[in-house]
Amino acid sequence: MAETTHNTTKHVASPLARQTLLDNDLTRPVAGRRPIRILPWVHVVKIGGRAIMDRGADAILPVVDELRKLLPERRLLILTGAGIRARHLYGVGLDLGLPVGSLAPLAASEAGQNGHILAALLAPEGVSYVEHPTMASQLAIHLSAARAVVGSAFPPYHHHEFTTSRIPTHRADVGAFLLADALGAAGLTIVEDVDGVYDVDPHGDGGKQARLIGETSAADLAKQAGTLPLDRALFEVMARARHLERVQVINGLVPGRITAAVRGEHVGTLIRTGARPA
Ligand code: GWN
Ligand code: ATP
Repeated sequence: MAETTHNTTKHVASPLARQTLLDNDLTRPVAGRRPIRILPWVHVVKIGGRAIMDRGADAILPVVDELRKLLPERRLLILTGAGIRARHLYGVGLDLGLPVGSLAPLAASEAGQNGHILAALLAPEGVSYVEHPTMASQLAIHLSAARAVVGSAFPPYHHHEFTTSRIPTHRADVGAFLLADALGAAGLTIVEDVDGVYDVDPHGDGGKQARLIGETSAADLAKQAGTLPLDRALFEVMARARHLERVQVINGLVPGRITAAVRGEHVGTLIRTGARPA
């Protein structure tokens, strides 16, 4: 009977059941709290694809040496950028008319390759490359078994990549930040081949006059005209950060800088995000 069916229907109590999810004022009492920190002890280190990996042994081996020495002291999630091979790929792909959602995973795979290279060099220390799904759900067990793991810094947007640009807007810096903030990590260090962020490109025309910016905010960098060593979409996600209050951009070609930055010393450009202190 219809009446009996009605009487046995289970109602699952949910504070959001009767609300539109589109009204922040209505969802705030339930959804407005700061999320938990999943891995508060892990330090995320993003190694530049072009800045470090493309330079080969001269740049990579000292960085590997420094990371190796850091392992007894800190647990690390090491993420790699894509570098020059992705730029070549964008060139070929754009020439052929490929959409941004096709270019994104192709470029991401170059970041993954750099990660595999770095992980192979750190393997004697128990470090392995871990896949995206592993970073999403099994980091804790891997970082309990090893002092560090390596992964691709690219976020897996794939065909979901926004069509605001023909070149993927969410690249390695954005991916590293999204992951570090989602984990509630202890910090994020972005490793470049320059001492930090300058007012103009130190490698460009007029680079000799370039002035290093010791500390700034994502909001101010978003307004800075000209080129930057970071993905511009980074500043949008930084504005909405939940945990990471700052990141530091440093020069990985100078021995000791990665170690100092992971220890919390100011040795590059500090960028404040929109996250409030807990
Ligand atoms: O391939 O080097 O992860 O960790 O964005 O997707 O294009 O994939 O499309 O777990 O899922 O090339 O195969 O490749 O770099 O991203 O990985 O070796 O589905 O471990 O299979 O989200 O590594 O790879 O490139 O990161 O950034 O098999 Mo690679 Mo990347 Mo491996 Mo991953 Mo993409 Mo998977 Mo994925 Mo694809
Ligand atoms: P990926 O990891 O995505 O491969 P990357 O981070 O290794 O990239 P780039 O994106 O090339 O490397 O960024 C580093 C370069 O950015 C520096 O070598 C520098 O010449 C350039 N650059 C441009 N503008 C600036 C700026 N305002 N301040 C500092 N560096 C800048």
